[in-house]
Amino acid sequence: MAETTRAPRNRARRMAPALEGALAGIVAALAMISVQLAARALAGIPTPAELTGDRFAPLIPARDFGGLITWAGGYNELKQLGVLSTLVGQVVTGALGGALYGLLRARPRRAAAFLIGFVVALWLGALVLFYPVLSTSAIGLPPEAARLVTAAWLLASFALFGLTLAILHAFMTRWRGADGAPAPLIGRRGLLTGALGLGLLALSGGLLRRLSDDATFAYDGLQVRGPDIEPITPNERFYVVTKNVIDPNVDAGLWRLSIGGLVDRQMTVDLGTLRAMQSVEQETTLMCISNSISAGLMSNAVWRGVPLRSLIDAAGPGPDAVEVVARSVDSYSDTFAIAKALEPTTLLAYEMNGEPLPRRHGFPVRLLVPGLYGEKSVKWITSVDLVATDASGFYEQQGWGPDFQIQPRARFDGPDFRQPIPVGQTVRIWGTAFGGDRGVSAVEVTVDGGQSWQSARFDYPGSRLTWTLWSFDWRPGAEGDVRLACRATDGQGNVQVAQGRPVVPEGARGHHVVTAMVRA
Ligand SMILES: Nc1nc2c(c(=O)[nH]1)N[C@H]1C(S)=C(S)[C@@H](COP(=O)(O)O)O[C@H]1N2
Ligand SMILES: [Mo]
Repeated sequence: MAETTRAPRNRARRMAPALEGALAGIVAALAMISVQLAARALAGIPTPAELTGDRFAPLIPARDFGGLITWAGGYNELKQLGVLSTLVGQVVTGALGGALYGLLRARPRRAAAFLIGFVVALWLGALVLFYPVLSTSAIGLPPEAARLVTAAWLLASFALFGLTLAILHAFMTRWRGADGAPAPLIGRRGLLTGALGLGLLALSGGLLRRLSDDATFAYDGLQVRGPDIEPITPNERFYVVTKNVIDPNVDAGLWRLSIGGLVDRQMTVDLGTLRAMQSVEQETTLMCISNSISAGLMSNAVWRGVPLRSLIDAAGPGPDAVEVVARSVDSYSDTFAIAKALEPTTLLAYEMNGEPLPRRHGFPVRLLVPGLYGEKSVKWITSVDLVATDASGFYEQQGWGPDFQIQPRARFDGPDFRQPIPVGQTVRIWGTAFGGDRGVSAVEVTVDGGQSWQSARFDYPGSRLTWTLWSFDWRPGAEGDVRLACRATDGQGNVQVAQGRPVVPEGARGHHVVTAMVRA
């Protein structure tokens, strides 16, 4: 019997240094994760999980993006999966580093050199990998400061990992019971280390839960549509789209906006300066590119802000500028033509429906770029650079676009078509139409499969930059299921086309078709 059990026991004993090291590495990684989460909660320093998401999301091809979201079970689920896999990756990396360290323990100098090299290599790797998104700061530090803070914090937290690993490993091995007995595989100190690990797991779990209370899961993708649609969308109902797991919570005192690139003089303004400038109030509708024809990722508000042009003119635009690149504290970016940037209706907005811009809509300042899909309206904006090339932002890198002009569209909002409609009575049919920055000149409805179109009236005409709320009186003459379609014409005479088109890559097209159940 003794003969048969010795071999596996010896193998296990040979594995012991690696196992002890891995245990120390896992616990050290949990300690690092805990301080990283705490720094995110307290100082808005991005976690490696967020940096990973922001770095790689633009590389996901637009046509796979929808499939990926479906596969994960939703955008929130995809974001959570990204966070979780980065955390697991951090623990696995810690375990690997710990195991190698454990194997080197017979040569302490070599082990120490390895550990320092490991930490420095991880840090340099992280700097290279995350460079484009290092300037993220959830509290709104200016980009250069934010980049330094994130880089320094990565080094500090990685160093904490190394130090914790070394201390725990020494605790488990070097100071092991001096009674000369062969050390047990993991031992009492190993158990203590494991208990510390469980404590840190609970701590990081608690921090994760606290952070997830603040996450965007509750409201990302919020839509507004249906029978109770209103001309001006209240701030709490205004649709939301964000790439973030946790939106920035910008400190107005730290916030700065810089105008740079191809300008005569680079300019930086703070919030007080911007608010003191000549401002305009402007009603403007925003709509996401991923808004399908029937969906509600579209809302209308009254904004106050300063025309972007005022700042660009003050900075002195160079003759070679063809586009502007807008960047934000969450390392989001988008671009549009300089001509669009100079239109008087392209605003740096700081008020929404008479209130300071809400956090989720870009506090303290966002762009408003009428006529182009919502993604161009960069929230939490921190810089605008004039460039001489056709640059591309977060979503354009995924392969969206290149045409981001909103096309005319109309949608039914009411009545509730799940309810039967009485035959022979006049019912009011109503909805929303939008023509980008060209206004809506007509909305028509067909009740006969497109053979004839009848004009709807405008209950809320809106303006050139807003949606129009329309309605149409219909008296169905016979029982049965009737297909209704609506179409909009914009202020330049462009009619909404019947030919459908998917959301990717330039936004949906086609008519909104509903089935009315006409009953006696
Ligand atoms: N900084 C930043 N700006 C952003 C985004 C973002 O994720 N980060 N999302 C964009 C997208 S895709 C849309 S549709 C609009 C949505 O604005 P809203 O949430 O205020 O409706 O913001 C745009 N601006
Ligand atoms: Mo969007």
